[in-house]
Amino acid sequence: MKILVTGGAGFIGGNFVHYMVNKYPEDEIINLDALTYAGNLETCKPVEDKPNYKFIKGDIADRDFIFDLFEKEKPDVVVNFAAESHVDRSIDDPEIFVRTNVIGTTTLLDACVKYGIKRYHQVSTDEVYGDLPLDRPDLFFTESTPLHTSSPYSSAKAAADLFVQAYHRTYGLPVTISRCSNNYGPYHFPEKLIPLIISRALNDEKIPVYGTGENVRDWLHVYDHCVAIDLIIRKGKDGEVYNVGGHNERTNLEVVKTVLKALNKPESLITYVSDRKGHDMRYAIDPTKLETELGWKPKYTFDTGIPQTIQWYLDNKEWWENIISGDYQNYFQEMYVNK
Ligand code: NAD
Ligand code: TDX
Repeated sequence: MKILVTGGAGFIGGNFVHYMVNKYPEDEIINLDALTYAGNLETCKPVEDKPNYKFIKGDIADRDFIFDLFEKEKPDVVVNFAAESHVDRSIDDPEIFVRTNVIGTTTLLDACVKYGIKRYHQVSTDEVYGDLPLDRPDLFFTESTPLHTSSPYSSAKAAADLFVQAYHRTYGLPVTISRCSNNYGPYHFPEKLIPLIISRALNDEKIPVYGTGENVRDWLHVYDHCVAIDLIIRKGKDGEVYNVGGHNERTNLEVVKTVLKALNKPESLITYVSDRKGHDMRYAIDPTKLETELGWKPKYTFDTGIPQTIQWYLDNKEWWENIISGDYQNYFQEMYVNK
């Protein structure tokens, strides 16, 4: 099978590429990535010499390029991770989120219709469901929860999901969608909460906590997300949505304190900053469908996944130090210091 993975130089796509290249030596994995600020070829290093792996640089929203690529490669399966993924950046500059997340997705869908693929898989997010109130711990997102987005990021992701479903209904394209909760693990870009805490705490720098820090996220180790997507592309039913999550809800403050404790760093590093605009209160996934229909079971809990992740950041300092020493410094300055 020839599998085109988009966004495979990013966090989750990168972990997925590693997983697939190693697990299926008989399959051909093509990693297509535009190498934006979030894409990093260092992430692909562990597989770059494998015979079943190939990297191609390109933009999913570039129609001519995508159609040429499909003509030449004729993939059997497309797994679309490529996206602008950071909520704070979407609040600052929504347009690129529409281009990549919506137009990029429809461009891929059009190519899939023209060249006839066996499966198009859209990597979506629980953020398309909006948020849940803090005082209703009995509520969870299911696959039938209405889409109700808060940020430009989640709105663009929801729009993409609707197009994916429309291409199934209108053109009969064999599609699946996964909606996963917050991921963490190796190769996570340090603008996101957990790698930001680890990288800043190791340098004894302040950790910005938005608002009161009471917002809840449902954390899943990236490995378990990769296993879920592999299961869905092989065994999932056409046209279906699958929620992915492992019931690991934590407040942001709990997350910060857990990581600081594991690193033996003081809580005095915590600094409260202005809240994110439109900040979602709580995400919580009900993964029953994935568990009962496809037999998915996560390997990690938050308590086992966090030490593994911290150890990875300690063992791979060069990977994240290269990132935070570059353009990212200017971004951080703009986001938190100059505002
Ligand atoms: P990321 O920002 O780390 O990586 C995104 C990758 O896409 C980068 O390598 C980037 O270079 C590439 N890219 C961006 N624009 C592109 C374009 N126009 N053409 C080709 N490549 C392009 O993101 P991530 O955290 O790995 O997220 C991957 C996917 O998973 C996204 O679709 C995101 O919405 C979804 N998701 C993320 C999470 C999470 O917690 N991070 C949870 C659920 C779903
Ligand atoms: O410095 C920070 N301080 C802080 O308090 C940062 C970066 C974040 N936060 C808060 C905001 C959120 O409540 O921590 C929580 C997690 O923030 P992010 O890491 O930015 O993730 P989130 O906004 O929840 O979105 C993530 O999960 C869903 C991914 O970035 C999305 O791509 C995915 O769809």
